[in-house]
Amino acid sequence: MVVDNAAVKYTTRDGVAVITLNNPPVNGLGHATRTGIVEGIARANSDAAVTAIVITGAGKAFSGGADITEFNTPKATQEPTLHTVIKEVEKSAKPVVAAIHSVAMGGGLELALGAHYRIAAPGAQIALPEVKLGILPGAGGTQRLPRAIGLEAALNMIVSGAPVPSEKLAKSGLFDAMAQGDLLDEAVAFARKAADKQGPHPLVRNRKIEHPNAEGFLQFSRNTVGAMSKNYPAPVKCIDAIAAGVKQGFDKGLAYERECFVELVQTPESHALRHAFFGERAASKIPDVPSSTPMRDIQKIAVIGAGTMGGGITMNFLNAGVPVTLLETKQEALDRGLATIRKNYEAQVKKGKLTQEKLDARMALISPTLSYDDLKQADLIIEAVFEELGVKEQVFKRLDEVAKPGAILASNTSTLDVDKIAAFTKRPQDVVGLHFFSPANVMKLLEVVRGKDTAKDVLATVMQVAKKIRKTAVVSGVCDGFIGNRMIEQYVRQALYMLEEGALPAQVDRAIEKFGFAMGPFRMSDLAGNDIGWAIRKRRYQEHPDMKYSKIADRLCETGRFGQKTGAGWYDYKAGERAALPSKLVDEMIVAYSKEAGVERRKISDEEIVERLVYALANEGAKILEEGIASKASDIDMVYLTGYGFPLWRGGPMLYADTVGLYNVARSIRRYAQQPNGDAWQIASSLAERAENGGSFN
Ligand code: 3H9
Repeated sequence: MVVDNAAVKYTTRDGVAVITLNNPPVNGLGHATRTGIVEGIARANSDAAVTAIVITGAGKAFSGGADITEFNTPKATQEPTLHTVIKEVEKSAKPVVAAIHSVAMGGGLELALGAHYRIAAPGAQIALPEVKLGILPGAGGTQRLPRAIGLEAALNMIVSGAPVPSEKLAKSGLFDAMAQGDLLDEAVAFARKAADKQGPHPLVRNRKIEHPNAEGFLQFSRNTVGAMSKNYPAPVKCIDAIAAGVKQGFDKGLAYERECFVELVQTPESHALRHAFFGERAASKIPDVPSSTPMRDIQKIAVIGAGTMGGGITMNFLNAGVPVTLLETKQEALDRGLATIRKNYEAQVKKGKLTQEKLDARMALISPTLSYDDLKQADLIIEAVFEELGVKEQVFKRLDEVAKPGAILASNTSTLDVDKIAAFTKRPQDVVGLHFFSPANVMKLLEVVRGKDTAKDVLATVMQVAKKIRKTAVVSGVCDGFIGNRMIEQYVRQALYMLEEGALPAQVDRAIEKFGFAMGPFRMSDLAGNDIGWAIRKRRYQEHPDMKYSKIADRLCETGRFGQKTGAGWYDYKAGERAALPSKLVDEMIVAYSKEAGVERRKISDEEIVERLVYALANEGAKILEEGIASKASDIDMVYLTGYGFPLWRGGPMLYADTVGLYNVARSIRRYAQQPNGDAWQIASSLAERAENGGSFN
């Protein structure tokens, strides 16, 4: 019998078998690990010298749960499944103690719930986070957790997926003991005592669920959760599975849970959520920058510019407890910037999200200055000044004079060429783009723009800094608009063409919002300011006279309708209100424009609107991949999921294109290319090739 496979270690201590999961990074319960546990239990039971068993995890987790990489592969269902493993644990004649530390999540917690006893170290994160992956706990979690900690507490944990610190659960009925000192020593001692007791040893499955009005509570939960999770099937299924156990008993509940798991794991929503989980982690890995790359030491941060962006960027660091030197050229601007930061924090205090002490502590981390001399000690300097190359030139030349050797010089530019900015210094290897999104203290996305000379250790370091300030950092090469804005330009182009061809702003917005975007292109443009797009187009007309655009948005801007800030844009707005009201005037202007352009207006279906907008993104994304601007398709998806309001349950434009099937996407693109304004559709060769070969981006 193979007992000591690499994923599980078997040792004995004082007559107790210790089964240690050893499958880094988080002791995922993959096939080898499951096999090792079953064999360990069998060996312990057949060894007369062993009286009890402890299961624990090596390294930084008890277990992070089922190995997600095995999902939808034959290994996921290959025996021993996690169900079989837990059955063997429950059946063990010798008592099994789970010794929990660091992380017990998903299948890891379910395994522990199958043990006869549980002992936990303080500070461990306990969770059933399956719902965040679009599934439900599929190895008894929906049945055993309510029996362990009560119906309401368990339902909250299962439906939210949120981790709870072990000490908070100390008195919940989940743990038989909390470790005071060395977890393993105490678990072994506990197991020896348990062995002295007469069997059979207690099982969570045999406990009763006590609740004064379980049915009413479950119905209430179903209504609330159903309304909050419209596009996600998993949360309500979690409740259904719990309810099945409450009404029909443990075994029937378990069978129903299994049914739901098998169904959910195949849904596109679950696929998309898992894609996002791995996509986020993959984004931090840069193909030619190994994880062993030495980092630069970053202790002192400086931000240049205390405007909206500079202030937001500063707040990220303050929130992480990192001091910031904030530089402005004029005292009034500096005072204004500081006042805005304080006002933002005060709003959080009012909402009860922040305490006054924390506000004071964060404000105290700012060192305001008007002098570049105060930047001499900074390890990372982020420039957030006016978006004009001449202004950037002045800043970077000055930085080159004052910054210490090895300091990282970052630009928050959203449109300018990072290589040109780097060339203003004699140290282009130290220059990088850090494109934050507005509001910078809220938005998750950070595009890290890699110049042609940016040093690898600079990249590795800023990726680590991004993690510290809790951003999803995605590396982009240098090109106009980087990943996100370059793609959105094609999306907006299609939106404008569709107005010209027969749609109206409210229809376009409604269709794409129904698809799941947080906001359609016209409501979004009214919010951001239509003059911003106008300025970019004016630049385009100079730089790319070949690139055709509908002039309809320019017409709108010529009338001064810049959006919410002028009280009128694609929509009308009532004073002081943000609700977008369809504008008769604008609609008439659009119809008149079509006539003038010689376009016969036609009815455009919602399906065409969605296809043209989303495929425009995927097609440009494919070109971005071909050019090496992004290194993988999932990076592009992460940009859209975290920075552009793309619906999470669809996984991003590239995964969505894969889901529709690239053959179908290519066919539609070719059809649109035949329509008026079809020259905007140049199909990306990488998309066309994949479509032909049955390939996909992910
Ligand atoms: C489940 O259990 C289903 C059962 O109910 C039923 C079965 C029948 N599998 O986040 P990190 C990798 S579903 C495979 O950066 P941290 C991750 O990709 C599962 N891989 O570290 C990364 O790899 P790489 C329910 C996993 O310390 C590395 O570990 N469980 C898994 O910040 C480090 O990850 C969950 O949903 C996994 N289960 O956080 C837990 N988990 O280095 C999801 C992680 O190659 N995981 N990896 O990029 C987490 O929440 C966090 O990873 C955790 C560690 C808190 C564990």
